[in-house]
Amino acid sequence: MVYLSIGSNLGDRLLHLQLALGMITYRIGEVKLISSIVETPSWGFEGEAFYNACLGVETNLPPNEVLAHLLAIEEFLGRKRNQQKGYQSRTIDLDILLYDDLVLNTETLTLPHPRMHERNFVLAPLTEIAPNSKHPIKNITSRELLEISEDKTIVHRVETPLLHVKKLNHIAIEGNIGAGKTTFAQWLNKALGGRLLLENFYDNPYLEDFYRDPEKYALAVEKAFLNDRVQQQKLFFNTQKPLPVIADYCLEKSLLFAQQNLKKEDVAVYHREFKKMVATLPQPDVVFFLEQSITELQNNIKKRGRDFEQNIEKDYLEKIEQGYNQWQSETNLKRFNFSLNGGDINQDSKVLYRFLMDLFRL
Ligand code: PH2
Ligand code: MG
Ligand code: MG
Repeated sequence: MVYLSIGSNLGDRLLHLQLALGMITYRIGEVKLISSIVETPSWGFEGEAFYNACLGVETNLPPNEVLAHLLAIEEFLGRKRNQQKGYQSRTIDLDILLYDDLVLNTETLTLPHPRMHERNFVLAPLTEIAPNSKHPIKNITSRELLEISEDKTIVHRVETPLLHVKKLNHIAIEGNIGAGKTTFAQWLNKALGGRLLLENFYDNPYLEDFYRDPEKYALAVEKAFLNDRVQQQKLFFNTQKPLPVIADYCLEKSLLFAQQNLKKEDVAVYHREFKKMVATLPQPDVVFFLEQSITELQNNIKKRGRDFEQNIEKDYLEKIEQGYNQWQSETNLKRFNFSLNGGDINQDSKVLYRFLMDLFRL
């Protein structure tokens, strides 16, 4: 078991702690123990009051890899480190307190945490979740460390609890053309440290022809998409890696594009073929559907400037939207709608944090 101290004294402290807990679950391991949040004045420097908590995490990773993930999460949550001496206010601070009974002293990591025994904001929450955890140098328990602590800080327990997060192994992002699926998947993958599964849309040799002459090329284009997606996923899921998969598409999109684009008599054949081809492939645990207005889609398509997409008509986007609506009412997959509400995922971390909170609350 690895015990972590998490803290925040900048911005939305509760949000930062909950987001960190979720990312720790995805990247490091199952969070078995979660203490109450405590509030204390900043210790050792002038700054806003902190929210702190302790977590007990079961992990297969060695300490240096745990540390690397903690640093990545800190950076993701906007932690700025600068050259100034001494402590500064921070959106998030993630420290390893204890790693089993390991004693370690390298340039980047000292275990146990060299100042944990001097701090009530560490000892109080640690004692709450693991009163008998032993400090491997001092050879006494957390409870005993708290009893003899010389820190006079009074620790206030915060009512709101941090919540357990259930890790999903396969998350797909869906949405109409231009909704921003790939950007979103890439960003989410950066948060969760997973494996990206991105559609190779450029490989479809019929797509350009299709946008010019839909009637003639619909079946060819849909078959090529389906073949390509199935081939890709067979290879992708053939290698067993314990990382969560973040995909910018879900195989079932083939069905809805076929439904909207093919002649009636071709649809049934296509559906049967689809069933056979995808039977052995894993399904996503959840599909996040990105909602955007048609105008926003058109803007995005213009902005990303793929030549062959520039002639996509409003009518076509509306037709695909209808297809998605119908798919949403029919699919057996667990799905979740997410609206950008005009936020820009490239500029606005609020949108991204809201998305992560929705994921972590599932
Ligand atoms: N962390 C520090 C320095 N001071 N004070 C409080 N109350 N909580 C902290 O997490 C904290 C601090 C350095 O990491
Ligand atoms: Mg610290
Ligand atoms: Mg730190």
